[in-house]
Amino acid sequence: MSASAFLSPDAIRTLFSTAMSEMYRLEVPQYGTLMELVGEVNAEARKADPRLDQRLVEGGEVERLHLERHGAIRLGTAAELATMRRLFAVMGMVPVGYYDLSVAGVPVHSTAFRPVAPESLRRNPFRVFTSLLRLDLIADPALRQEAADILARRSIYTPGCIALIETAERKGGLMEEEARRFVAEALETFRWHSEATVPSQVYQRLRAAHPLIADVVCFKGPHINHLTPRTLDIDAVQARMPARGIVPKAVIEGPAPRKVPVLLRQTSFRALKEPIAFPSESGEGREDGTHTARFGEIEQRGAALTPKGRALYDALLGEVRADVQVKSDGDNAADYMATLARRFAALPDDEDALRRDGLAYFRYSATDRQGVPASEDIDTLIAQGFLAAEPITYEDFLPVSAAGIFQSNLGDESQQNFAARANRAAFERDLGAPVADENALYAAFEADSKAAALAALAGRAAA
Ligand code: OOG
Ligand code: NI
Repeated sequence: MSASAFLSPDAIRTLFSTAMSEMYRLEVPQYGTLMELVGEVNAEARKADPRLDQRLVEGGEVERLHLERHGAIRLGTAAELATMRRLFAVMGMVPVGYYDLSVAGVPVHSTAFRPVAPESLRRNPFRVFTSLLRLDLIADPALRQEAADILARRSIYTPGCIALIETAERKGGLMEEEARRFVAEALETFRWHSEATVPSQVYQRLRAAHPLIADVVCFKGPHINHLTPRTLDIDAVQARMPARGIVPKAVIEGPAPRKVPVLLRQTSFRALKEPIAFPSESGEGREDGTHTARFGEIEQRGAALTPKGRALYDALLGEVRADVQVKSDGDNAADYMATLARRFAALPDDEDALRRDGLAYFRYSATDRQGVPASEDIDTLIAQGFLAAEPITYEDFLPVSAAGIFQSNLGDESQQNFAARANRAAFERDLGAPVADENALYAAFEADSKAAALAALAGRAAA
């Protein structure tokens, strides 16, 4: 059998992300409303800004825009995480980055499974923010043991899913029919279950320790808790949400609004309270209750920042948060946004400055300008119109923003103080592999594009 009979991992990823989106639309009607609103705002943004539109077309981003979304799941055990890595590998998604959320009182650490090759990202950049519960951060040893015992009893993957992961690993890929079955089987892991696996008394005990622990431990599987479309104008979507009956969180996470977007801006709306059936403690009959886990989110992506640019971003955001802390009722949201704008004036809002100062990553390409350049100097080639430079889109996440999203969706009870205890080594051990370094990926993308552009110009000079 030839390898070309396999469906490409990129195509499997698109089948999967489309199936997830359809499932979530049926499960959470507000997600469908949000998708409509984002589609509308994106069409308007493209019309209003012809240069943005042209760039999206030339950069091949138009094709991916309607497909583009991320999801998030929370896992309970090392074995679940290790298998999740194998499941995502079938779709060309690998773990990138390590996020420690213990700093913000959220007892998890995380990675993002995503495609890494520029071509694969262009086809479909679907990513899943994947968190692993840290039982080691539960103070009460009896409760910790109880949670571990409950988790040890569940298996979150269907036998069919495991078999197809093994087939893909053994043969190096899946045929189309196998891929379709794989997607259907994998979907089962991410589905919502309106029945808890434990009595409500156990749920309440775990919830009292941290709402997230109850969310991870008390259900059959790691339900997808949100799917986030990418918008070209997050301020417009935020402003129009209430008219559609959606109440967004008080402030947009991430950098201030800018001409040149950088990194990631995100906003979400509060999780729904959903009916849950709990088995009774006696084992007979059931008890009705509720659980709050799922929410909606949108995001706007901008340029990936270099470590130098990122250090500046982190410092500015730190200053903003030292100046103003958004209150839970969002009363001082305007204050926060004004401070954000003021502090972020220190990050140049100009592509050329971001590039020359080494603050953001860029993709270089040879233009169709005729003639032979007299210099090999990048800035000169750009000034003379031989070379073009476009910001590289940020494909990852931001820990402070992620913590804000977690918290706004868990309610105020979640504001406990866990000490910051990053443990990347333990995470990678549980994952069964190291996580990729996002900066190395952006730097390689930039360097490769620069080399190819210079080679194209040199080839022209020699012709
Ligand atoms: C994940 C929250 C983080 C993001 O976009 O930063 C996230 C979760 O609530 O499980 O999705
Ligand atoms: Ni998210």
